[in-house]
Amino acid sequence: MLLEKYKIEEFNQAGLAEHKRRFDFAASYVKNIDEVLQKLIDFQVAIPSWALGTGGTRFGRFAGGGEPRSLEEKIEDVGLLHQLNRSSGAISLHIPWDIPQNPAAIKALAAQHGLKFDAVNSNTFQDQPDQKLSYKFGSMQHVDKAVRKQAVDHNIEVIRHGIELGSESLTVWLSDGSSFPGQLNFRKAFQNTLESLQEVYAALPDNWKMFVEYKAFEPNFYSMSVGDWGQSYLYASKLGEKAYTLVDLGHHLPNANIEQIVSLLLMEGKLGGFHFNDSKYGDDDLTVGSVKPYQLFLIFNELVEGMDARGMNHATDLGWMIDASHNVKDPLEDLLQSVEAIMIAYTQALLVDRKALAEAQQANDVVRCQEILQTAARTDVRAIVAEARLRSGGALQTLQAFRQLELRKALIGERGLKAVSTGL
Ligand code: LRH
Ligand code: MN
Ligand code: MN
Repeated sequence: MLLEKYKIEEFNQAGLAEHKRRFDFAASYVKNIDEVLQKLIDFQVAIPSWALGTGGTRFGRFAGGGEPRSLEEKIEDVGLLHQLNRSSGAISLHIPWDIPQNPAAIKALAAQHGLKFDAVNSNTFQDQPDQKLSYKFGSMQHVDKAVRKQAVDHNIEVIRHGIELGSESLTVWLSDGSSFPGQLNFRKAFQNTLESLQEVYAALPDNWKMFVEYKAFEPNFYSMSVGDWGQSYLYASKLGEKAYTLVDLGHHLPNANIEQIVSLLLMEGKLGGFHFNDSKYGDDDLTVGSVKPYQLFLIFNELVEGMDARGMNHATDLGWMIDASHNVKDPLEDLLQSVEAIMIAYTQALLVDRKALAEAQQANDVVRCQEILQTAARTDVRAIVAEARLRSGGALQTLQAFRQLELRKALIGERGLKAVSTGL
């Protein structure tokens, strides 16, 4: 479904005067407003192909209507998001959930929607119907070399799909680990995993990156073979300069200081990218910024500081992806909310007075340090984010536009009420 441009323009027209008042007020507090706006316009967050349908839990799934039934329709959905917010210009595929049968046509369709292909994700955490050996006891860590080889071959196959689409990175998340003490030898599991990752690494094209995603628990509940940033960092360091750690915000033990992890990985040049989501308990995969928006701001604060210190390009030097699941919300509405939350936190981080903060830190003025951060975090930057969208042809308010233009209704009309997508 292609949304006619004039509909967005008409929607914007109605709110323009009000927006201008709000934007002028917000901009009057920002010295380098044009620079901030350009950074926002450039910033793109990839949408995961597995988050466009309603998710579920192991207890049930309550699907909505008009969900995408194919990769083509998923691309159309991301295209729709991108038309509204101009910040969702990429899609991240999970294979074999979304295998491009005709890559040239898929690539052309994506280009038509202004979309690129971000990291491709491999899947060795499930057994596929036609698969020879089982991953029940792990994949890259497995005691049987033949299982490890099968996992390696799958990853190389995923890289091949990525090359055809123009992706430039592979994300490897392993569910490998153990559910009970004594089940495996930690050292052997690590060494098997490393050897397998090295074989995949050897198949990476020169311009590609490999992201090693860690997770503290689930599905294994005693140990995970890539359980935290230390283990991921160890693999990434041993693999080489094309390997990086990927931080999924939901993959830590409670109260972990994620912003500090981000800062140190950046310092070491080993931070590769993000899976954004939010959580209260574990890997809840909730809407970004819905539970801990201040934490999100603090993470972006470290990202901006650290990337600037290393002279990195905010938009292109890290992989920005969402990884979420939508159990009770319309997936597209949820994704619009997530992207908005990311843009807000990023903008607030851009507003931090870095010089004043460094001075206050040097003077051990703890109160002033806190005030400087919270001044930025408490600034209402929504009109600045909206202005960036307006300047790049998006909707002033994305969620309101989605509802007012009755886009879900149109999708249901096109695909039917029973159209159910593959989702997490
Ligand atoms: C694991 C994870 C990983 C997978 C995705 C489906 O919890 O975050 O990124 O690829 O979910
Ligand atoms: Mn993830
Ligand atoms: Mn996860």
